[in-house]
Amino acid sequence: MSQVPQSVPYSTTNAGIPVESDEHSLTVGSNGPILLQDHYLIEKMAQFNRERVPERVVHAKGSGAYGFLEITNDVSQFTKADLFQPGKRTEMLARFSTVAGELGSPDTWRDPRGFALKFYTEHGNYDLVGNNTPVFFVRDPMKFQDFIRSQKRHPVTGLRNNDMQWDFWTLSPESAHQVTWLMGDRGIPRTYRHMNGYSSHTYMWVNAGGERFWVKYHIKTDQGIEFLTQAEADDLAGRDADVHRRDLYEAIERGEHPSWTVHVQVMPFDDAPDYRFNPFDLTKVWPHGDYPLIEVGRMTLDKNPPDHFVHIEQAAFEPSNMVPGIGPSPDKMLLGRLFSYPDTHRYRIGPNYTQLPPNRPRSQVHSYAKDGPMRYKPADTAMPYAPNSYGGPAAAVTQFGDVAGWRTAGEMVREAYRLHREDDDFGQAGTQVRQVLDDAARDRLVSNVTGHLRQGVSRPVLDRALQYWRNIDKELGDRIAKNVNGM
Ligand code: HDE
Repeated sequence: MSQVPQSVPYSTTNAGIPVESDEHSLTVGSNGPILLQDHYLIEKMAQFNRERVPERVVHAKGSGAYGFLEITNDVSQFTKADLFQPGKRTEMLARFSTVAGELGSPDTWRDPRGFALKFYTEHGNYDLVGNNTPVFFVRDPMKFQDFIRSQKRHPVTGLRNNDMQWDFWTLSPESAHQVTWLMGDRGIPRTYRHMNGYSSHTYMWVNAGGERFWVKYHIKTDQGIEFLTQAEADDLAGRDADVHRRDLYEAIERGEHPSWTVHVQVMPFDDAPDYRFNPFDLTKVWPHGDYPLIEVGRMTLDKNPPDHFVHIEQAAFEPSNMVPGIGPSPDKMLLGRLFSYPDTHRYRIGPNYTQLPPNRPRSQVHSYAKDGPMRYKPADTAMPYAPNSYGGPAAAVTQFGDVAGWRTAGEMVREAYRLHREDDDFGQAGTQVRQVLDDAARDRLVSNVTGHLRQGVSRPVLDRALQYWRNIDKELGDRIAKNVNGM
């Protein structure tokens, strides 16, 4: 055994046994064959072969930190959820990500950014898994897989392909609003600290009296919104692919703890059926004139995790994690997501993923789930079945109330939801171009779209793309067409 300096611990196998060498395998003679009894060498090779878990199928490249949420206002008239009660402080984890790129892809590619939050509440984990944009590309979970494939790599060339992207978008006009956000300044935030987060979906809140409300979350950066131009982002992608990960980590190490002010828009439960558009349509925002922002609290990120893989790569967010006082809405996309996330976690990191450090609830767990790969925490249920007469846990229906919350009825159909006056696809995108963006932002939008369309988008997709922008805003579309066609 080599001499271990006093100051460092001796290295061991995974079973804690002191190893004989960190650098030399055991051989017969100095050149001779390696011996199978060098268990440590074999362990090193075998462990290395198993270091990766599959990357997330979307949102693979991400960065995150721990922090806390403090409630600064009284919204108890809308929800009984313990984390939103006045004065409450709840520990949390946040993970920010790009969507289409792989684990090693540049942080500054144009893309929406994931904004995933996990709150360790008294009644289990509450996960709010949103984006930095308040809307989404499609409104039916049936289309999500196709949408993502059109944004990822071409099956033949293995390259990202703008033609596929515009082909899908122009054949799916409900994407217009989100594409307008994506191609504008919000498509490349300056850092993760300089972007907002949105639930995008509508959720249900239930107060202590059982009264129900519809809510959308807006989590506004206290650092201010800042963005990168396409040229800055392209340059950074080459110079420092991890610039946003580095920024978040270093800011927290410096003690500059980023924070966000959490707001909600609240819609009275009975407003939904007759609202001017389907309020559960994820491609739409609720105008603030109709439902103003109400402050809830502030979230602050103050702690870098001690190990990126353990705490961020293995973090498992799931919109199905809703605590008493919070429920789903009839948004088809949200309902699809309630299935998809726990499913992907079981595949990606194993069926006992809730026992891993970032996913472990900080409240009591009395689940009847048992056994399975890598399980180490014994079930705390007296007997492995319910009901049991040995003091095993029992469902607390009366304590927590009915969280399912809404009723529905009707024929089984497969169709687009178009019952409201303003259920069209292009209206809000056009409003954004005309009323939200200023001249400079509109110029950048034209330039970003033009640049994108010039890179490998062929006819007839190109012609459809030009019409798509004219449908959003005639003048804007004409400007893009002029740039692209050169006349
Ligand atoms: Fe996701 N999404 N998504 N998504 N999503 C995943 O879950 C999915 C959608 C979002 O930091 C996956 O753990 C479906 C909307 C974020 O770990 C997967 C549908 C919004 C993250 C999945 C959507 C999101 C994900 C991949 C349509 C914003 C990263 C790995 C019905 C409101 C979370 C994973 C993190 C991740 C499925 C649509 C946000 C495959 C089926 C809309 C921030 O399960």
